[in-house]
Amino acid sequence: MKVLTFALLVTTGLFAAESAALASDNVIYQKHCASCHGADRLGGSGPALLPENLRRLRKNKADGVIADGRPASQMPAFGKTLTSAEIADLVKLIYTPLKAVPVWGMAEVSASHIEHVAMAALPAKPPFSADPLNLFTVVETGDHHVTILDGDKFEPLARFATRFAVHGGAKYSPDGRFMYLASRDGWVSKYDLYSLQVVSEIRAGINTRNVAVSSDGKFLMVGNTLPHTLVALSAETLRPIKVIDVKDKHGVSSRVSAVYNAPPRNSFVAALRDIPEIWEISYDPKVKIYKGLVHTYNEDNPEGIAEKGPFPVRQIVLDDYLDDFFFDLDYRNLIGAARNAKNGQVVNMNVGRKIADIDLAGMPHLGSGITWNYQGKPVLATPHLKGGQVSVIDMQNWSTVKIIETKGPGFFMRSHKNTPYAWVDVFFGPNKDLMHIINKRTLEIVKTIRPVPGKTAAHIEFDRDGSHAILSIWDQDGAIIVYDAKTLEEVKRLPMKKPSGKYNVWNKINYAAGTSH
Ligand code: DHE
Repeated sequence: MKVLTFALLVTTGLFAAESAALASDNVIYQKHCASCHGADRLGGSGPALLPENLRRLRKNKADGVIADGRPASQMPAFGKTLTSAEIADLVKLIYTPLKAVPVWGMAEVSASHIEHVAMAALPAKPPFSADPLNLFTVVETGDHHVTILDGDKFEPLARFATRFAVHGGAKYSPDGRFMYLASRDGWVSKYDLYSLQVVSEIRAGINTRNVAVSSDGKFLMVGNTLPHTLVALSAETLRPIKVIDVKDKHGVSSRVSAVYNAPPRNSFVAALRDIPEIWEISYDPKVKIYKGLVHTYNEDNPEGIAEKGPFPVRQIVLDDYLDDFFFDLDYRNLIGAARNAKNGQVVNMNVGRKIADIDLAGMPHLGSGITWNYQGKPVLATPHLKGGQVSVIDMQNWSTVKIIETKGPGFFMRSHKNTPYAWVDVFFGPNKDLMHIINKRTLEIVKTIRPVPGKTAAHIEFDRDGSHAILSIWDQDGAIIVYDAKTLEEVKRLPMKKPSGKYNVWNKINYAAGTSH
C-alpha cells in the first residue's frame, strides 16, 4: 500500500514538476521506462535514472543494459522493441542532470515509509546457534543482494534482495541485533539479524551518501547529495524526525559528502562537498550550540543559547573544502584530504579549526584507513587512490612515518588488534588482482597474494577474534575467500556475485581500530 502511494507520487510527478520537463518530453521514456523509474526519473520500483545515481554504470555500458536487460532483476530487454538511435536518446536523457534539485522533504520522506514487520512481532532470540555478534553482512553488488554469513563456520545463514546499489558500510545497532543499509537511491533498510528479515524501509533522499547510527542506538543520520539535506530518523521505526537543509550562512546549499557517528562526542559529524564547512550535529540532549562552539546546557544560565531543539548544528568553517575524513582514536581530531590542497589537514573538533597539515596528497577513499600502535605511538595508515602508495602517519605530531610503495592505487586497508598484519588491496591497474600483507611492526610488505589471476582482489574484513581475514573477488563470477590470519593460507572459498564490502558485527559495534566505523 505504502509502495503504491510512493510510486503514485513519483509517477504522477506531484513533486519536482520543474525538473520533470526533460523526461516528460521524451515519449519513449514515458512509454517504456516511466512506470518503473518514475515520470521524473526519480525512481519507483526501479532505480532513479539520474547521473548521480548511475555512477556505478558506465555510460558506454548503459545502452547494453537497455538493449539486453539486467539479469536477476525486473529490467526487461528493449533490444527488439527500440532502435539503437532510440536507445542512444534514452542514454543521453538519463545522464542529463535535472534542472532543479527535486523536492524531497518531510512529507515525501514520511510517505515512503514501509513497515514490513512490527517490531513487537520480532522474536526475543535468534533461532540459529552461530554467535550473533560474529555474523558478517556481505554486500553483493553484482545482483544487489546481501548474504548474512555465520562468522564461526563461514556458512551463509540468509540471502536477500536489497534496494538498488547499496553502497558503503552496513551499520549496526549498538547491541548488534539490527543492521542498517543505505542505497545510492536513498533507501534506508532496517534488517533484523535474529529473525533474518527486513523490518522496515524509508526513502530518506533521492541520492544518498551514507548513514550513521548514534551511540545510544536511538537515531540514524542520513547524508544526501540530492536534495541537499541531512535526515534524522528514529532507529526504532525508521520514521523521520528532522530534515535539515544543508546551507551556509549566505544560503548556499551543499551536497553532503559523508556523515559519521563520533561516539565520545555524542554527535554526528558531516563533511560537505560544496561549502568549506564541517557540521557537527549533536544528539546529546544536554548539548547546545553557542557562538559556533558546543556548550553543555546549563539550566541556570540559558542565555545566549543560539540553537534549541533536537539536533542543533555546529558549523565549523574551514579554509578549504573537505571531501572526506577519518577521526583519531578519541575523536578529538579529524583528518581529511582537502580538495584543492596538495596536503591533508587535521581539524581539531574542540577548537573548531585546522591545527596541522599532513602529507596526504593521493586522496584516499572514504573509510579506507586504519590505526594501530607503532613503536609506542598511534599511527594512521591509508592507501592512496591516485598512486601505488600507503601512507603511515604519526598521529601525535602528524609527520609521515613511512610511505610504503605498492603495486598500484588501493581502495581499502584492514587489520585487527589480534593480528600483526595489515592487508591492503591494489584495486586499480594491471595489478588489481594482488593483495599486499604488511607487517605492522616493521612496515614492510611481507607477502603479496594473487588469489584469482586477472580478477580484482579487494576489501578485507576480519572475524571477531581476528583469527581469519576475508577477501572479496570483485567479479560477477566472484567469491569471498577466507584466510587463516596467522599462516596467511586459504581456508575456504564461497562463490558470490561481485561481493564488495563485508562487515563483522563485533568489529563494527566496538569501533575496532582495524576496520571502518
Ligand atoms: Fe565508496 C564506503 C564514497 C566509490 C565501495 N564510500 C564509502 C563511504 C563513502 C563513500 C562516503 C563511507 C560510507 C559508510 O560506510 O558510512 N565511494 C565514495 C565516493 O565518493 C566514491 C569515490 C565515488 C562514488 O561513486 O560515490 C566511491 N565506493 C566507490 C566504488 O567505486 C566502490 C569501490 C564500489 C561501489 O560499491 O560503489 C565503493 N565504498 C565502497 C565500500 C565501502 C565504501 C565497499 C565500505 C567500506 C568499509 O569497509 O566500510
